[in-house]
Amino acid sequence: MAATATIALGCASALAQAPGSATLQRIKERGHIMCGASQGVPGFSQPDNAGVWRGFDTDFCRALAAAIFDDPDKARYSPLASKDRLIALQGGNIDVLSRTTTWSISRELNQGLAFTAINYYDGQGFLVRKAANLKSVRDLSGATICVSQGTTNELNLADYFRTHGLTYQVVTFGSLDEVAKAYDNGRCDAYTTDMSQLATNRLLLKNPDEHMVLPEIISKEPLGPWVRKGDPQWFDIVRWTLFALIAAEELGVTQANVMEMTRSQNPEIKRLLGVDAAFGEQLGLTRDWVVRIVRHVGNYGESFDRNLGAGSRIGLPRGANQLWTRGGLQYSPPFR
Ligand SMILES: N[C@@H](CCC(=O)N[C@@H](CS)C(=O)NCC(=O)O)C(=O)O
Repeated sequence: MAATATIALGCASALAQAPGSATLQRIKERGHIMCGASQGVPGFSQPDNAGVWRGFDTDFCRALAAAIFDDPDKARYSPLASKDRLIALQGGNIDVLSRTTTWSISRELNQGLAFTAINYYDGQGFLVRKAANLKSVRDLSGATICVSQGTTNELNLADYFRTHGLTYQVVTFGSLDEVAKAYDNGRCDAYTTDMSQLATNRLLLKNPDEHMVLPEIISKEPLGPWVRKGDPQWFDIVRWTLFALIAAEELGVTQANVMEMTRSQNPEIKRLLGVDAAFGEQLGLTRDWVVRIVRHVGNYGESFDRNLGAGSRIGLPRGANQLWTRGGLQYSPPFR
């Protein structure tokens, strides 16, 4: 059963943990992985009515748990506000942050954290009331705009409005719930964050149909899982688990056919699934780590469709997150 433990923030565990110490070893001893999650973004990470975490970012933690324990439920989730998520990772309260977090140079250079790989290409947009009859972000000059503290969105908003000579009043909030409620209650004229979250958070408003997203995308928000710097083995595991999900989709390896695919004669599939390569063992896992991942979670495309895409109530298009072989940007380096 997936637990829903909320982990208190603090620095005690940071002190207990020497730099370079083996995260994988600690996870194995503990018996589960500790995953930083969102405060409830439908489709990305959110507990369902039974308290079981679900979503595209949750699936990634399930994939890690599958790779390590052959059991995707050996993961616990800590819901983190935007302003707290990097601190939680720095302090050792979580092993991995899998929560709509943008890769940027200042975060990587100044925070002691390492970005592993991009699981979702996003960009920042604006949600507004249809009744306001706005056509573009430029029509928001003089408006009041709601945004979450500690996000790239706060900084992009300032840049964009300054560059375009627009005035605005910003209202920042410390949690997702506060920012969404404030917008819903008319405290601001617009709500800005990553496009994917606007699409999903709109569903949480009182009357979703009364709101619309403006056409402009004002930034690049490459999202994906983060780890602490200083443990190269754990970095490699997290990075290559994501690439394994993408490579499985590229090679047509699915949750339904993965066992059959272990008998494939395709040399790339043989290496990916550990039939003809020992990458899993080199990572400190088992040879069949990718078989475990795909058997329990499916491939990248299956997770996308189930949580965000055609098979979900959100219905986001694959867009830039389509595979490179189909005109998108998702691309796994070779398993060789
Ligand atoms: N991608 C942006 C942040 C996106 C973000 O965190 N958005 C806010 C506003 S909706 C949030 O609280 N998201 C909900 C969550 O993930 O808990 C970043 O890395 O700074």
